Amino acid sequence: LESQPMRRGALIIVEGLDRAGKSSQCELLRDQLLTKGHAVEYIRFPDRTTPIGKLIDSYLRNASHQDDHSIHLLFSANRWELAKHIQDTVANGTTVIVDRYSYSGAVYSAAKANPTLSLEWAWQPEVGLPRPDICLFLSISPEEAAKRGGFGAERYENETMQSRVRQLFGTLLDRQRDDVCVIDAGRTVDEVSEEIVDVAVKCISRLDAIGPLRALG
Ligand code: NYM
Ligand code: MG
Repeated sequence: LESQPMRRGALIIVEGLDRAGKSSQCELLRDQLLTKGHAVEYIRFPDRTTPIGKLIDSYLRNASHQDDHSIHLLFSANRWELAKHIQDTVANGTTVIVDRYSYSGAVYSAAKANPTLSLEWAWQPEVGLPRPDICLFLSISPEEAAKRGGFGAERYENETMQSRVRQLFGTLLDRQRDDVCVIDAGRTVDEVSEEIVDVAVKCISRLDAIGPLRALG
């Protein structure tokens, strides 16, 4: 028997507005891929457990103040501190599912409409991070989002921010469209999950054609 070269895992990002169902769908995807025999790790950003993550958590809970640029760079640094781990995990054959990534990073900061914090500026610190093999964008209408219950107590969880975030996601995802798959998340949990699992499995089967993990540009 010839030994097979180790096949790498996929880097799968799940993005969307607050209440799009990202976290539930990430958990379902993890469970489905595990059932199918894939090695899987699920991580989410911000990772509130690291020292940088603790600063971010305090900021999001309105327990501290930060300059807009400064907090933006901390969110990015929070991804950079896990970049090597993501690369190693994927290289070792484990598929990594990530709940929010650089796309949230750029649009939430740019949505503040700070004159020196454009979408272009906000994207720059993300350049060079592990590039997703696929970014699943869970899309829901403002009406459907409203039906799913009121806003939480964290920073950004208000109508003004959410509508700006929605618009900026449109602009950014169009620019990165080669990596993006838009999922209609206004359907039932099972319907959405079925499509996500299908797209993820197809992505994993295409990895040989993609080659090694790429970098965001
Ligand atoms: N958020 C998340 C950012 O502003 N920048 C980032 O880079 C990331 C990853 O954090 N409202 C915002 C979006 C969310 C908030 O995330 C907390 P979650 O997934 O709701 O816990
Ligand atoms: Mg939230």
